[in-house]
Amino acid sequence: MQRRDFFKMSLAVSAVALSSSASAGVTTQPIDNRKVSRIAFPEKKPLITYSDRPPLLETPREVFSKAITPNDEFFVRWHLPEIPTYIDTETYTLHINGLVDKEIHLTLKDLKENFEQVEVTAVLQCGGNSRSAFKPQAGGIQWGSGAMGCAKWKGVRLRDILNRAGLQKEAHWIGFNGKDNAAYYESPSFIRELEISELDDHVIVAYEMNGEDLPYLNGFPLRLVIPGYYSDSWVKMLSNVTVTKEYKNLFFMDVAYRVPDNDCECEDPNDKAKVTKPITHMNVKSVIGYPTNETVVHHNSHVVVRGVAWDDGHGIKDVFISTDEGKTWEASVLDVDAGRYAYKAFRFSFKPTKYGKTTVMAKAVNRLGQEQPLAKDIQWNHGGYKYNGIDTVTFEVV
Ligand SMILES: Nc1nc2c(c(=O)[nH]1)N[C@H]1C(S)=C(S)[C@@H](COP(=O)(O)O)O[C@H]1N2
Ligand SMILES: [Mo]
Repeated sequence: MQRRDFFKMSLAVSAVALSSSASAGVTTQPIDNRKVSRIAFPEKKPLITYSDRPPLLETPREVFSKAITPNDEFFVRWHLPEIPTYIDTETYTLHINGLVDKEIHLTLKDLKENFEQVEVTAVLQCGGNSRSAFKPQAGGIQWGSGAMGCAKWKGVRLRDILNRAGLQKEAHWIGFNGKDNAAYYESPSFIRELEISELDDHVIVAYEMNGEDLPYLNGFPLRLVIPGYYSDSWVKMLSNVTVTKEYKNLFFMDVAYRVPDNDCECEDPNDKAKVTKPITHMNVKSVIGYPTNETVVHHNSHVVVRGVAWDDGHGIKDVFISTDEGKTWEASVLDVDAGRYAYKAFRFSFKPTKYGKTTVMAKAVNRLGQEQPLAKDIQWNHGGYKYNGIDTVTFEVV
């Protein structure tokens, strides 16, 4: 198929009742978005739907009982309402310009045939994942813990592409632009900038996800993959790479996806930090996929707790489980390594000793000894970014 026309798939979903559960609940855990509608978008199973234009879709918790997130259950986040629905794969071009020796224009065929193909399994997580756990409520979509996923990405090293164009001496910043647009021309399009020094060989321009073309909503036909980084910089439907000397602060991303520039990266809700910095590296975190808050088990059964843990690439050393509300912790069994940027799947078997509500908590520790804080010790920032409190689910024994 040379052209992909997503128009027929119609992204408009009408008469959707979105009941917000954002203000419900008094815990410091991310909400379980049971009351939010689940809608099946093109190439997707029904996912927790916050908005249909642009599509904002969250992956349900139970999907995180395995280390790879299937494409049709992978979350979706776009900032701008105008997403091209028609893509001609023969003429689609990635433009490299700015402070380069020669501008280059690469088709998908060029990328697939004239560069070394590389693969990396990496976690894609929105900086606002689990935002609903912040109290008081932080601004933005009240995500539960499903604004994330882990996939095997295939593509071409950004470094190889830049070398083909040749970087000039003063080159310092790289801006990435996608094909989505704002509805009003005054708004900037989705552009993200990185310093050249931030890019290593793991950064790729990907065209494949879990062995298939990227799903349309995850950035078909090309997206940036920056293992270890929060996904706001993983620009989708990538069309332009522009090399500059100065940082161009007129862009969209200059205000969002930033945290206070202090040691705790925190601030008082009534006293907003004046100096901020972009979120970059992910912190250590885990999410339980089974049981969920809806699980009911018979009192005589063994419960095998399953979930995933990750950090920015240092590697997960242990995931500890508590079944007594945090009094005691035991090490879980970790899966074999799928690579330093991938989810580390864990499992832990136990037999509940009492009837009724039972909680399970998971706490990941990485190779640097960094661990998840208790939910109550999480410090606040106005954008609700980088939440990584110990995960808790409550299930029922009957
Ligand atoms: N072109 C484009 N790329 C984008 C965005 C966007 O709005 N437009 N959003 C970013 C953010 S904030 C996130 S969390 C991820 C979401 O990726 P996904 O939709 O594949 O899950 O895409 C990133 N890349
Ligand atoms: Mo995001």
